[in-house]
Amino acid sequence: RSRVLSGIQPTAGSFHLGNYLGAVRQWVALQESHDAFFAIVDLHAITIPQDPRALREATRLAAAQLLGAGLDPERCTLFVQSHVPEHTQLAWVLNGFTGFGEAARMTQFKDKSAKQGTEGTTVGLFTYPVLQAADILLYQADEVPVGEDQRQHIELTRDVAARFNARLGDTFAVPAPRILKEAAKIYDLQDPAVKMSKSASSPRGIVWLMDEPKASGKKFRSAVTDTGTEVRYDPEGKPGVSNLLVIYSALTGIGVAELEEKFAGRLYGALKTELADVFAEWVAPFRARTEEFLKDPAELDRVLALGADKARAVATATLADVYGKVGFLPVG
Ligand code: AQP
Repeated sequence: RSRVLSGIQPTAGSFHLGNYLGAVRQWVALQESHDAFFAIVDLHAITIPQDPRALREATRLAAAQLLGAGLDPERCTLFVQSHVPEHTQLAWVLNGFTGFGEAARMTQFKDKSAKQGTEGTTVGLFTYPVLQAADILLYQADEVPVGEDQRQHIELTRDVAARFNARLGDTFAVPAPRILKEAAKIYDLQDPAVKMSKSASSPRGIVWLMDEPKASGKKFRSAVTDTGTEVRYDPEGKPGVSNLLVIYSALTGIGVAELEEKFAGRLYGALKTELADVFAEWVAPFRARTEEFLKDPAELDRVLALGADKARAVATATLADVYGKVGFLPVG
C-alpha cells in the first residue's frame, strides 16, 4: 500500500471548516486505501506563542475531533508530533541541507513575518517548512494530502529529499502532494479573495467546527456574496457564491452543476439559508462524537500513546539510516 502522511496543528477552540474540507476529509478516506500516518503537529504550533495549558487542551481536542471526523486508530497511525523525538532530530539534519534563500522564499513565511514584523517573528516560523519536511521524510511517505496552501512546502520537501539522496545516496522517498480538486481551498466568508485561516480571518469569516451551530449559521447567512443575482459557479466573477457552492457540494456530495440547477431562478439568500441548514445537519453528529471522545481523556491519551509507538517504529529506522549517512559516530 502506498504511504501517506499529513499533519494538522492543534488549535484552541477547534478546527475550522477549511481544515476539515481541505485536509481532514481526505484523511478519513485515505485510511481505507493507504498506509496512513496522521500527526497532530504541536511542535509546529509553538512557532507562535502558545499558552501551555491551552496547548495541552488543544492537542487532546484535536485528537477527539479527528476521531470524531472518522479516523480509526486501527486503520491509521494517529500520533502527536512531540511524542516522536525523531521529528526534531531529522529537522536539524535537514536544516543543513536547506538553503537560507530557499527557505526565505516560502510565501507562508513571507506573509506571516510581514504581518508580525522581524521582532515578532520566531526563528521557528522560518524553519517551519524544514520541520514539515522532516515530518514527511521520516515516514518515507509517497504522498502528502494537503490543501492548496501547502503546495510550496511540499515542493521544498521534494527538493531537500532529492538533494540529500543525490549527495549521500538513496535515503528518502520523494513525496508528491495530493491535493483535492474540489475544496482544495476554502475562502473566508467575509473576504472570498483570501483563504479561511485561523490567523488571518475575521471572526465572521471563519467557521469553527465546535462552535454552536447557531453562530455558524449566522455566518453563512451573512456571507459576502457578489453583485448580480444568479447562483452560478464562477470563481473569477463570483468568488463569494462559488465558495458557498463548493462548501455545499463538499458537505453533501451533490455536484456543483446540480446545485446550479437546484438554485436556478432563486436568489443568493436561498443558497445561504440552505447552506446554513446543510452545515448544521452535518456538524451535529460530528460535534456529538467529538464531545463523547473528550469525556475520556485517559482513553485519548492511550490511543495517542499507541499511535506514537507505531510511528516511532518507522521513524527510528529512517533516522538511524540518516545519521549513518551523514557521518555521525554511532554510540560505542
Ligand atoms: N482555507 C483552507 N482551505 C483548504 N484547506 C485548508 N487548510 C488550512 N486552511 C485551509 C489545510 O488544513 C491542513 C492543516 O493545516 P495547519 O494545521 O497547518 O493549519 P494551517 O494551514 O496553518 O491553517 P490556517 O488556518 O491557514 O492557519 P494559519 O492561519 O496559521 O496559516 C493543511 O493541510 C492545510 O492545507
